[in-house]
Amino acid sequence: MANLPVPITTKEPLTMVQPTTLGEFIVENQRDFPFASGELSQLLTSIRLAAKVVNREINKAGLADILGAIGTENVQGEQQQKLDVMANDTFMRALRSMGQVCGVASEEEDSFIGFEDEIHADAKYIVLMDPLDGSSNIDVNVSVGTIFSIYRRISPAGSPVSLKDFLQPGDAQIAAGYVVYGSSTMLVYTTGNGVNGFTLDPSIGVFCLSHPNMTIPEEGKIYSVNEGNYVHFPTGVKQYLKYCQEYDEATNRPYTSRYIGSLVSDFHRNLIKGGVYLYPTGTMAPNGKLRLLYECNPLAFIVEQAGGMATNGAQRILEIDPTELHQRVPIFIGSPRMVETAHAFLQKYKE
Ligand code: AHM
Ligand code: MG
Repeated sequence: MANLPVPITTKEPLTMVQPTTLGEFIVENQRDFPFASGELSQLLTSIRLAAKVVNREINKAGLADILGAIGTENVQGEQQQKLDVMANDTFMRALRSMGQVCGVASEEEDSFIGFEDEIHADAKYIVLMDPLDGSSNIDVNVSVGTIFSIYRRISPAGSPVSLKDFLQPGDAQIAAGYVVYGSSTMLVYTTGNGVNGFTLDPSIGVFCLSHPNMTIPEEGKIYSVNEGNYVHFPTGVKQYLKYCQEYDEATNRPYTSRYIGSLVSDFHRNLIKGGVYLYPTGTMAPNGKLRLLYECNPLAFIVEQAGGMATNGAQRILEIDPTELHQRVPIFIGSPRMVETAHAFLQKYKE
């Protein structure tokens, strides 16, 4: 007689482990926030909902006619993808739908947008965002992301928001985060008390705490850079890249090169595994490519909260005084020892 599988029996009652949901976590941690009044929690809730909508649209992008370029350019002369516009509209609508935000600046908009009706007149917060980072990758099914950054307004409540509300240094951020729409969808954020990551459980449509208290390894083995631009890089960067590729058993080199070309995904991997991401200046991009307000500041806040470093090669990203909305800056971000070593090369080969 064939061996039948033995049924598993247990005398212990089966208990279900209930994960902490993002909604619960936001409310539980509200008291850590110095100006706790529930408004930031509401604002994070709007972002969480918009992220789920964008996630749904991205997942069906190949089926619906929403891939490809829309035929317009954004203010920086970049082709807008249909999904860029969808993500921008979705987050804009979510942020406008409640009364905590008085203005938003987006990588996809020429200028900031003030919400100037009665509901928003007394709102405290402004939001800056890159609604769909890495969107040129979307047609080939590569992970993309959303990056957001939250500040308190400087202008008095009741008055229209002004440019100076949006040109605050990154050190003034109240909260920042990103969503990575990848093999699973994750939302990672900080309010200045460490970094926590939540994975979307698609079966119930809820973000659940999966990565509590995220910290970046002091040192890693990964370097992420667009090496196609090598010839344009400053000598210090070229020398640092040679160092990454050299053999040295004691320092675990050569490192591994990993570059997705989707900042959120490259950053997220390095945050978990340890590594450094660089987008330096170059003859083609004299100020680098990445945007200070929409990309660099929020990720710099997160990486510092996780124990990492983010600089423009000379100064902490978070200390830079912004001068314009779509300002670009070079960036070196990731494991602190790796960023320090990159700095040493920049110093040594100063041009
Ligand atoms: P985007 O915000 O228009 O998508 O551009 C930013 C993207 C980042 O996600 C990525 O790290 C970088 O551009 C890649 O640039 P490059 O193709 O020059 O390496
Ligand atoms: Mg971007």
